[in-house]
Amino acid sequence: GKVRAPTHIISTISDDRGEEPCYAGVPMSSIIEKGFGVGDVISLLWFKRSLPRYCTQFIEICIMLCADHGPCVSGAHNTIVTARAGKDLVSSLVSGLLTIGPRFGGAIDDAARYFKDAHDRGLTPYEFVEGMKKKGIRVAGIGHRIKNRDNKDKRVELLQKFARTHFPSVKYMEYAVQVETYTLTKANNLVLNVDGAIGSLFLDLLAGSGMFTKQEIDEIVEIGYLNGLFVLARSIGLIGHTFDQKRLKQPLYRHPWEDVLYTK
Ligand code: Q5B
Repeated sequence: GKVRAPTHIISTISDDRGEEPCYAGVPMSSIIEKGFGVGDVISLLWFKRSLPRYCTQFIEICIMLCADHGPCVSGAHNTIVTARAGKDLVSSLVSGLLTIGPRFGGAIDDAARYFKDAHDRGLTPYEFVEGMKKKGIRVAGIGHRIKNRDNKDKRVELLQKFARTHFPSVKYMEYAVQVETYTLTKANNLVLNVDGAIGSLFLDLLAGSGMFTKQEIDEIVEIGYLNGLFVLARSIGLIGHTFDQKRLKQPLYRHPWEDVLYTK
């Protein structure tokens, strides 16, 4: 009989061999006919299943709310400097993306990991936060450079409002809010930030939608899917910043001497 040559790649999310490409088995034409949005496409390509409308809407809200946060944040700054050095779109984009990490935008996965572990183990916010402090680990999803108790992050409020209206349960988000209540007793800017809101609410989406097994949830959290939401979203803004600098014909950036402390 026929002998199949061994393959070098295994792929399970999309297939372009037929008449039309399929995402997780769903043909392109069906995606368009059913009026699917980018949240549905992310569901198919990242989670390999169609999720209920409130879940795909939540994903889309995350993308919209994280698309940009002005020119002063790490990512936009790098992108602007790179574009002004005359580099191309992709170089400008990736130089901004490379700043996404544990301090800036890339704390969503760790926020989900730590909030899940602490909540599921029944730790009080005090036990959780003080335990992290003893280990010398900052609480991911808590703290912001310009947001504080009196100037809360509107994005967090919008995400919470949507979830409280549409999610069957928001137990992880409520836990994160209790953690915030405790961290705010320590410093004014230790608010629940956008990474922490998305991390905790995505746990609620995974646990409450009935679309994922416990094992699948653990795998998603362990692999770290959720920073992908910020990376994808912020790419929209970083591309915008690149075009903006090019359109404005901005010259090579050089940081002013006055703003550097030269010391031995
Ligand atoms: N302390 C975000 O810090 C920031 C603590 C903490 C315990 C904490 C910090 C942090 C965790 C990572 C995180 C996502 C670096 C942030 C984002 C997207 C963005 C950005 C934008 C956008 C800010 C002063 C004192 C120190 C620290 C203590 C601070 N955070 N303790 N747990 N989480 N958070 N990142 O203000 O005793 O003096 O040594 O790492 O969730 O990135 O808009 O800008 O859309 O683009 O610079 O919103 O919170 O304060 O580092 O000087 O710390 O507070 O240990 O204590 P700051 P620092 P001590 S959202």
